[in-house]
Amino acid sequence: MSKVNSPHTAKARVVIVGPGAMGCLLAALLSRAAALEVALLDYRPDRAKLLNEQGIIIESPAGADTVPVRCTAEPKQLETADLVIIFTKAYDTAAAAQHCASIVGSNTSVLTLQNGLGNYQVLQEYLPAEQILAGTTSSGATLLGVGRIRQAGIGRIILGSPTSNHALADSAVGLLRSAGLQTELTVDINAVLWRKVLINCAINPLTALTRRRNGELWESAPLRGLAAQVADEVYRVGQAVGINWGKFDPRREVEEVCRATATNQSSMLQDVLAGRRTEVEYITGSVAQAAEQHGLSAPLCQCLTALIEGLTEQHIQ
Ligand code: KPL
Repeated sequence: MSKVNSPHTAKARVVIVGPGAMGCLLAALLSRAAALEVALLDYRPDRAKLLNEQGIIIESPAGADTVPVRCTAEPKQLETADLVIIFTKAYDTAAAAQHCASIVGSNTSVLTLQNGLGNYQVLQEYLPAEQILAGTTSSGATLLGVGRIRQAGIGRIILGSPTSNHALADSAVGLLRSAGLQTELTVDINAVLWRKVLINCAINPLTALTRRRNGELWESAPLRGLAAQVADEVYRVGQAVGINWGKFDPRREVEEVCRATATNQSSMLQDVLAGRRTEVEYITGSVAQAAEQHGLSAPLCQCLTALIEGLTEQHIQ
């Protein structure tokens, strides 16, 4: 069987694991760069076949744009990658690491851009720790169907190396920038991941519980008040963990993200509406756990985790 990407190309090979909304968005954006050879790795052969035939369809008010993309559920069809980007749901990280292991060579960077805390630590259990990078993205997208997304704005990627392999992180930054993506290097990736999780804690469960878009959350005085208290709670837990928040103002940052992504349905609301398992365990759940480990309590994070789990428990296997 022929390989999905060619062994004789000088192009950098990027494989994105997980064809959800964000995986598809990134695959489409990177596929437009002439210097990259991009493939999507799925675990479902039926969906991979459909994506391969149909491509990724990006809907916008201006119309629909189709971007052809190579997709397979069989990692053996792929050559060793230069960069593997993990974009599965957080609860699938271990499975994703094992699925992509055969395309991770000694020079491959593996970058998680997933939501939540704990993802890079799981990848480090299965793949060489010094090759794992972590980051956040402020882009947003809604999954409308298989390979069909609505883009909610292209934001910035910030990435770094949890093992201080800054040279590797720097070359991943260069590769993503070469594809036109606004990307920055950080030497304190844990601070960046906590900033993102704070925003997800304040926005995702409340939007999922009230079925509001991100902008509508901030427009409601009682919900805005609650979101601000959640943000303060996560900030305090982060301080106990030793996170350097710098000038980060939790309430202002949550407000800014609500405004910048006003028409977006948070990923947790999308999951609830689609009857999928949510990532709450890795968002408010992981903050509540971190609080406990440091002798603190995080009652709002605990309460939101229980409410979302209660709302969706029929979907948890
Ligand atoms: O990351 C997000 C998510 O929905 O998971 C935010 C930033 C809240 C944007 O919707």
